[in-house]
Amino acid sequence: MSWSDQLWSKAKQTGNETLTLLDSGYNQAQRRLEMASNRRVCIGITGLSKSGKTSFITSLINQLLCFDKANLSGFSPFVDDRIISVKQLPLEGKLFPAFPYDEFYQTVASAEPAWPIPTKAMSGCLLEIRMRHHEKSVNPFRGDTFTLKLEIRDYPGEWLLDLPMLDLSYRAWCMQSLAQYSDEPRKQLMGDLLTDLQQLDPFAKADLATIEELNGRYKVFLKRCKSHGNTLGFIQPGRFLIPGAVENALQLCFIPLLMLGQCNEEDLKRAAPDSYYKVNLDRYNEYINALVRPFFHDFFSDIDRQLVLVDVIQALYGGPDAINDLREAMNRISKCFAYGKSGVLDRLFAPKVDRVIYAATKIDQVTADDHESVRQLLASVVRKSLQDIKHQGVATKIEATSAVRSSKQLVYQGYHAVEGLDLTGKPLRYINPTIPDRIPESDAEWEPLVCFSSPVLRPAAGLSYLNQDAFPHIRMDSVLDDLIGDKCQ
Ligand SMILES: Nc1nc2c(ncn2[C@@H]2O[C@H](COP(=O)(O)OP(=O)(O)O)[C@@H](O)[C@H]2O)c(=O)[nH]1
Ligand SMILES: [Mg+2]
Repeated sequence: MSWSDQLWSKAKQTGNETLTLLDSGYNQAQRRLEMASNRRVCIGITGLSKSGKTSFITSLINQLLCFDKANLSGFSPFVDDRIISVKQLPLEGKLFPAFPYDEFYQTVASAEPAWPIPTKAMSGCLLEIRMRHHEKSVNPFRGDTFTLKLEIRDYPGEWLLDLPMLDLSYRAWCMQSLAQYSDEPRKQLMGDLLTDLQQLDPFAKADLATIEELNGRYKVFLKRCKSHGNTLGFIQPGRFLIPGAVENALQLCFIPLLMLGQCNEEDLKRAAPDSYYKVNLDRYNEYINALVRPFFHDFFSDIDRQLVLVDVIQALYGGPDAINDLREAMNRISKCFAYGKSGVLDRLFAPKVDRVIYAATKIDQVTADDHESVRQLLASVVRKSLQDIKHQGVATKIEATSAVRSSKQLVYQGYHAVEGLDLTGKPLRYINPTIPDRIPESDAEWEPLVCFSSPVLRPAAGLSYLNQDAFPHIRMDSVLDDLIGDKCQ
């Protein structure tokens, strides 16, 4: 079958997709063709809230735009001096605004450096990297240069944990919630709300004011989980924390009915339309259909490379509960994506993630002796997801990085120590506990870690926006090479 016949038959099989291509016109079709011909990469940056996504994206754009000043010796086209120019553009055809790179760059590179503000909405950008072909891949039938387009999107990490809800019925979500809330520390954080939700009869006629009151308390509980010593990462529904544009919508006004696991499914189907069950079921389904599904579609349905950022150091200092929460969250999230090797036709019609990189972030918080252990520890934490992904034939890599290196290393009292500034600009110097290269098992192993109160560093001073300085970093060049090195030939 010829190339065009194959295209046509695939188009017929995937009727809806074809319509989408035709409907959204040239842009979308061109975009898919660029992806199919390896000249466009759509990177899905995945990570829980505060894992370092926005800072990473800011640094990645910065390293590429300021490539002439950056230290990218692990990024192949940089080493071969093949990058000609890099341009930042808004993401075509998408409804969300441009990623505020310039604003964040100025924030980090100001006289009083600060981190980018927490993300409250979606944004995206396109980077065009113009470069020369690798000598070995020079082909007399094509030009000397080419352009690689890099799509990047940012979003509140809180919304990521909604993705596993796509596969959960309202009843299954309530059962999962009960299991979670029955354990500490959530049980204590929930207080009386746990019994109040357990006592609500799903078949009783719903009192809307009661739902609203319980929903208000439920949102307070979720916020408490989020600020609980930064140890609880698995918090659903994410929009209850960061609503975006739909703050007062009814979709955000449901509660988990914690008795639901004890109810027969057939009986539930027959529940009255104005029962607690049916009212909450409708609002839950509306939440999934109007918010979670479009978010997945806009952000992740067509990614071909995935970068999963994990603040494993923070979780380690949070203790065994925090590490378990992180493992659970990583596991559930990885199940939401379609992994596998894509052929040209797949890339045109149904792209799959063909490479996954897990990266531990903010490793400038520990001394260089511990960087390799952080990487190994991350491998242990995401072991299950990693095996599932590898089993689907997808290349994986584990990295450890710092987007904006904010510390120096020195010898203090005979030990390697970290030196930097705290968020108010006061000098800091500390010796971090030795990072284990696997998940600790005994109390003795955990003790020095949970007793350590980890200071928050502020970005290093002395960067000039005016002179377009590149951020200091740790291994951003390696991550970049893992992500797109093979597309730069
Ligand atoms: N020391 C250090 N801290 C970082 C780095 N990147 C991010 N952070 C910290 O992590 C916080 C959250 O980062 P952010 O990029 O907003 O995370 P997001 O919620 O995943 O987008 C920042 O405010 C910083 O305090 C880094 O490279 N080094
Ligand atoms: Mg962010």
